[in-house]
Amino acid sequence: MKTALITGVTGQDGSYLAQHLLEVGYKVIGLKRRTSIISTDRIDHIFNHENFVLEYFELDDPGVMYRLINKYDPEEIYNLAAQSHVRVSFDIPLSTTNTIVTGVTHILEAIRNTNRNIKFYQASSSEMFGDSPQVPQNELTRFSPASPYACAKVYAHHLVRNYRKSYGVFACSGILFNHESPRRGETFVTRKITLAAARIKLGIQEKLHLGNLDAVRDWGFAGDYVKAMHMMMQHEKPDDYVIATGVSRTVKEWLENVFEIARLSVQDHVEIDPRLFRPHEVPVLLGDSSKAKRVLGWEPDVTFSDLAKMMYDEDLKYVKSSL
Ligand code: NDP
Ligand code: GDR
Repeated sequence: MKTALITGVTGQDGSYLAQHLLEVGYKVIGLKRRTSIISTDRIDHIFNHENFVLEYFELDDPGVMYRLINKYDPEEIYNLAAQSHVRVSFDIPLSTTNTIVTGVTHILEAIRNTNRNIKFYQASSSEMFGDSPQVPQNELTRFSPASPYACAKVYAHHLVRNYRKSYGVFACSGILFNHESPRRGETFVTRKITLAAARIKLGIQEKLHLGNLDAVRDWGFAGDYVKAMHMMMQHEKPDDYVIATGVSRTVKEWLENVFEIARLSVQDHVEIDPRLFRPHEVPVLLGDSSKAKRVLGWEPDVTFSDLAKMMYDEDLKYVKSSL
């Protein structure tokens, strides 16, 4: 049985990845930071699985990774932990950078100094393309990061490539475009909209405030994307891959789609709040994941409309259950 360590297991992707790896027969060591209230909602359903173990860690505590590698002797480490909100990274640039840059450096150093056969996955992001004029973006597109978050992700991405080339570490980066799910954080725009639509439908919210509706994103389903992470780690050679659907939509289209499913009027309930605009916006992200399809055989299953419906339906159940 293979053993995998996942940083950020309490996050959206961590929970789907842990679930997927357990399903394909792994022992999963999920790493979470200590929080003052319980924050394990997304992994409650796997908590008692016989092959799942939860351990505490901190991204800026280098000894922890050595201890965990010695204790579990993992074949694979997936580094998903980060302050992942782009807008928030403008408010807390240094701590965002620290979570991303320190985390990846400590883990790669621990691998280099303990067991170079451990495979490593880094959660890179389409945000690294930022305001690049090239559309669609692929593995060869020049990075042009447009936020502290994206700048830090570019550093981490290059460090992974360096450890691969300098020390022969099996280190991959998945350049993942936006991916969503019913487990998405409530302040990301897709979930903010589906949750608000459910609350408005049930009469407990009147207005939804949003920022830039013209931004274009390539949205997929997190459950599909974690499979790509695992596939990269099973390939004979470590490499970087763009993971995307190849279909782009505006925030406005997502909003209209969800409100149509909910049979609600955008005009009656949605207001634009200039405070929700970003200091520097990423205008268009559209991914070309033909390399992942050709080399790994990866393709997404869930479409834009299926995703909107899945998230709205789940939020309707969730809000009803909390009334
Ligand atoms: P989430 O925000 O849902 O989860 C982030 C995870 O990181 C949580 O477990 C969180 O813990 C943990 N974390 C945050 N800060 C720290 C810290 N200082 N120390 C330890 N743990 C910390 O993100 P996603 O699951 O959506 O994303 C996973 C990764 O993929 C992130 O690195 C993100 O930047 C990247 N990514 C995401 C994309 C997406 O569309 N979802 C696209 C491309 C990249 P806690 O639960 O305690 O907050
Ligand atoms: P993003 O996701 O910044 O792409 O980062 P988010 O959902 O926050 O924003 C997407 C777009 O929607 C616009 N927008 C709003 N965004 C939020 N959060 N709230 C609003 O009210 C709102 N109104 C309009 C934004 O301006 C933006 O253009 C996500 C994160 O998961 C990152 O960690 C990941 O790296 C990238 O996706 C790929």
